[in-house]
Formats: sequence, C-alpha cells, structure tokens
Amino acid sequence: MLDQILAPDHQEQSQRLIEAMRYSVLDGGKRIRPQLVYATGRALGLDDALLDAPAAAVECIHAYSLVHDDLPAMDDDDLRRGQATTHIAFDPATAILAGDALQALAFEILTSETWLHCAHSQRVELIHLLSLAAGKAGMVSGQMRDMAAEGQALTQAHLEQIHAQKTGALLRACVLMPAALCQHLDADGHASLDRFATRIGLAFQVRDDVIDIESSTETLGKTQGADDAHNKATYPALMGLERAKTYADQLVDQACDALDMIGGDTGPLINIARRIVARDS
Ligand code: GRG
Repeated sequence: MLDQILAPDHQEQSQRLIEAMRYSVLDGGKRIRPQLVYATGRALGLDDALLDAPAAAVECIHAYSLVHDDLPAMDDDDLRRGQATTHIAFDPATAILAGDALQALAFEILTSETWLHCAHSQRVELIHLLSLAAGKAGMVSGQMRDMAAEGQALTQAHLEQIHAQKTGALLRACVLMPAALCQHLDADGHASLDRFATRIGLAFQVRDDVIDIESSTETLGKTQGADDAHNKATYPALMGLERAKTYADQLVDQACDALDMIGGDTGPLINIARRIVARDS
C-alpha cells in the first residue's frame, strides 16, 4: 500500500519530498508494529484486508518519529537501519518535512475510503486511537519527558511512565486498533488485549536498553551506546543488566498469560512477544 501511495512523483517540486518519505518508511526496519496489527487481527478473526490501512498508518507514524528523533536538534544520529539517517541522506529541512508529511499521511490513509472499508464510527475510533497514541498524551509527550529527564536519576515508576508514552503508546495502538474493528470483542477480551499490549510495550523498551549496551553498531544498524552518550536513564542503569533481561522476560510472560482470555489464534501474537525479548537489533 505505501509503495503505491508513495509512487515517485514526477512533479519537480515534490519529487524530493516523496523520495525522502520513501527512504524513511520503505527502506528497512523490522516492521514490528504492522506485524502486531495483523497478529491481533488474526487473534480476533479479522480479514487481513481490513488491517492494511491501520498497519500502514502506524508504520508512517513510527517512521516519522525516527526521522525526527535522529535530527541534530534531538539525538543527532547519523545511522539508522544500517544506512544514513534521513537528514544526512537528504538535509535537515527535508527530513523535518518528510517526517511531517508521513505523520499527515497516516491520517490520510485512515480517512481514505479507498484504503479502508469500515463503518464510520470505527474509522473515527481508529483515528482517535492513533492520534492519542502519537501526540501530547502519547509518543510526543514521552519524547519530551525523556529529553527533560536526561542526566537525572529516575525511579523505576517514573521511567516506566515515560516509556509507556514514548514507546508503549504506539505499540498499544497496534493492538487497540484491530480491537476497535472487531464487532464481537467484549470488555474482558478488550482488557486482556490491552494488558498484553502494555506489557510488551514495556518489554520492548527494556530490551531496547539492553541491546543498546550489548549489541554492536553493525547489528543494531544505529549507533551503539547512544543511551549512555545522551545520559539517558535506562533499565540496565537502574537495575543492572542481568535483572533488566529477567524483567523483560517476566513482562513477556505476563503479556502472554493475558492472552488466555482470547479464544482465537493467539500464536502470532505470542511469537511477536517472544521475538521482542530475543531480538538483538
Ligand atoms: C521525535 C516525535 C518524536 C518521537 C520520538 C519513538 C521515539 C520517539 C524515538 C525513537 C528513539 C528510540 C530508539 C526509542 C526506543 C524504542 C524504539 C521506538 C526503537 C525503534 O523501533 P524499532 O526497533 O525500529 O521497531 P525499526 O527500525 O525496526 O522500525
């Protein structure tokens, strides 16, 4: 879908913008968020075609966040997904605009009747969930609080609040969007999926902190040791490396236990949860 929507533009003035958007969203990445959307849909018995739009939309938001996070005014990173960050491959102004346009594209996709066929109320709910996850109550707020906390000693509760917003909110939306498309999900089922999403969101961040120490720049595809260089509060710094790894495993166990309430095929969700703590990039 994204390859089609972002077909190279032959109009001279926007060609560079489209190139930068394609570079940022189509070239690499593990695609964990779209996979989570499809896996949740599978657990709920939804048709894959209904999930293409939310999956593409969430990846656009994710890609924009990485482009902006790498900018000189933020983490100032040169390497992402094993290649030059967007502002290096293009220039900072183009990277800002490509990120902005990717964010807008996410909502363009969800509002498009070409790309998403669902009831009006469900469409509104998807837009609501994604905007909450991305904005001032979610990812952007988490990023702001993360920057403000640099160099400070945080409690685990404070660190978890920040990460629930910065990383967790978008991962949670990947589960809650398919849930919103499901007609037969009751309140208990919804609460179980929410608990699953919250636990894997946290596990994802704990693992991210661990691999920032243990993995190499080559394997990560981004600069290793960046957390330490930016004086960030991390789980290994707070509780030690081995305890952080155990904690991530426990979170994933709790997440998988929460799926017991879901009657459908939860295998793909469990697979993703296990991969989150096994990954080294
Ligand atoms: C700049 C608005 C704004 C927000 C930035 C998500 C984020 C907030 C910053 C990214 C910094 C970072 C490394 C966060 C830790 C978790 C995370 C999102 C890692 C990258 O996600 P992956 O591993 O990336 O899924 P790929 O490249 O596989 O898509």
